[in-house]
Amino acid sequence: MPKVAIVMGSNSDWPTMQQAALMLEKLGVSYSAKVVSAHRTPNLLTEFAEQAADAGYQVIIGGAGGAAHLPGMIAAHTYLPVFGVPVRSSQLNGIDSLLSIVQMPKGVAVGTLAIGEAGAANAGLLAAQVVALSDKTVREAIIAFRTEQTATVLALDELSLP
Ligand code: RP5
Repeated sequence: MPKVAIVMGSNSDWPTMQQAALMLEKLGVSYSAKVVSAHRTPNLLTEFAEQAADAGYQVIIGGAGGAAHLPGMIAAHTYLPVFGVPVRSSQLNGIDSLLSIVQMPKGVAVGTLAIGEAGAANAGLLAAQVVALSDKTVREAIIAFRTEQTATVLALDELSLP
């Protein structure tokens, strides 16, 4: 059973949310990815979120754009940690998504990431960090990733800067 669920409001969110999937793959964390809309498929959202813990998921990543109620509504139905990714919207550039996700009422938590691809990648990284608390292999993969990232930056010299 996958440890992380990536849920998004529309298949149009996939180019962004794929970054979370790629990060999880890089770190060796199993995941599933599905479209569940808070507004278009509200009953499916409730059913998914209520069963997520029993299904064996440890973390849920929710990505949505515009009136982005998906991560908050999932969080309302589960004790699992939920990370929210504001997908960049065509009208308001993702500010609407960000504000919809980040302004949760006290008592129901969503960990909100940055707008767009960086936020999605970091949601994958954070989810892996949660999994790593009880998984030594993932822990080692994260440490290796961070070490490699640092070495890459340190290896830059003035000539290779754009
Ligand atoms: C949101 O509306 C989705 O998360 C998506 O970001 C946005 C637009 O969806 P589509 O009209 O492209 O399906 O619910």
